[in-house]
Amino acid sequence: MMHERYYVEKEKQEQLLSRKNVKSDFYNGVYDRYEYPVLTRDMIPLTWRYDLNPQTNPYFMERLSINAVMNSGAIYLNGKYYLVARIEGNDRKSFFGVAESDNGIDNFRFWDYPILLDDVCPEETNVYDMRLTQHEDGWIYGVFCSESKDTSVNDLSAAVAAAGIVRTKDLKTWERLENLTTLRSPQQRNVVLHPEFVDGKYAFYTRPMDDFIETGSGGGIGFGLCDDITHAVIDEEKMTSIRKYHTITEAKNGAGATPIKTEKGWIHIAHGVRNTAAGLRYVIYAFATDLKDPSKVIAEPSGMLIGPRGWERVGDVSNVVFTNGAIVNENNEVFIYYASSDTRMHVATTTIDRLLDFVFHTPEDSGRSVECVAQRCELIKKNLEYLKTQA
Ligand code: M1P
Repeated sequence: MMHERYYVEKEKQEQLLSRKNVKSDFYNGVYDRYEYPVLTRDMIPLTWRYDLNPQTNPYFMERLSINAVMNSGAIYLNGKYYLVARIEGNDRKSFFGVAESDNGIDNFRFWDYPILLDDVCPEETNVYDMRLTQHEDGWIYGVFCSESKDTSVNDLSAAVAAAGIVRTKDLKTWERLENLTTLRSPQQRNVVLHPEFVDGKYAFYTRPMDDFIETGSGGGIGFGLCDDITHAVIDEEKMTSIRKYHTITEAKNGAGATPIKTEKGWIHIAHGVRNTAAGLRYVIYAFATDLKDPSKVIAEPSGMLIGPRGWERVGDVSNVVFTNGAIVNENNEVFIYYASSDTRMHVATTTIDRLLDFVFHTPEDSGRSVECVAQRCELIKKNLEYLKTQA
């Protein structure tokens, strides 16, 4: 007979999964936030964690616990919202699982099994942060971080990050391709495939790095072309959104969601990192690039789009929000999926029109406090004059 605790846990989980999400009272005119996360570790199926057979698990113990559910790729297919979540076991290893929802804001349910990738890289220790791209060649690509131990140095923690590539038509069967090679950058993380061919080639947003944690000489988000996706090799990486002193990208940045095509340009939703006395702080920012040359930045609003707030600030890696997936539906509604503090997943919703307004009409970073105040005084002056006309 099933352990009685199974029914208690099952009921608790069902209540959590079927809970309706509600907009929070946060307001900035750009996007809405929600009260509840869309994915947490408590939403992972019980069958992934417990041995349900009382003969082999008399205490109904978790046998393979889950620590966190975070950085998820996102895609909209046949009217459904899919997240390919990064799920981290208690053993620190991450893997991917598909969760599906009818409305994109709640009721995400994981499929029966996580994704079991082809074991093509014996040295690969960890995989995480998949970006999903519906490419014009007809495939859905997943590009993720493939992490291996760096055996070239005498340091137990040294690691190497590369971009792994898989492709699928249905999120069920995944074909693993060769990892991306970047001839001029020793390491790569936060790599995103552009959805269209550029000059007849596959185009990747890259993040050149000298080291596993520090980007070193890597100046920001790169952009490179390759002929063959099954043997992807990039020589030159041009810079797109670059790191700048005393901005939210000073320490590092990285591409996030697959760029969104609009009539005015490609909208990018990325992450920027700065250093603080309490460690690194990760926020989400947005910029636009040229429709014909997606490496050319044409609008760069100052500051962040989303920062960690309230309890989002606390988790395994605190003071972090991170995105690697966004969805646009047929009504031009935008769902930005983001993780907080490497622990759980949230959604922020907006529209293409609002995002365009934000990206093209938020002033650029003026670079210095005195100029920021002048910028703000100009806004205040205009407002005070406008208020007089309304009196
Ligand atoms: O811990 C915060 C994030 O750190 C990394 O991002 P980056 O490569 O920009 O430093 C990633 O490992 C990401 O998974 C993680 O959320």
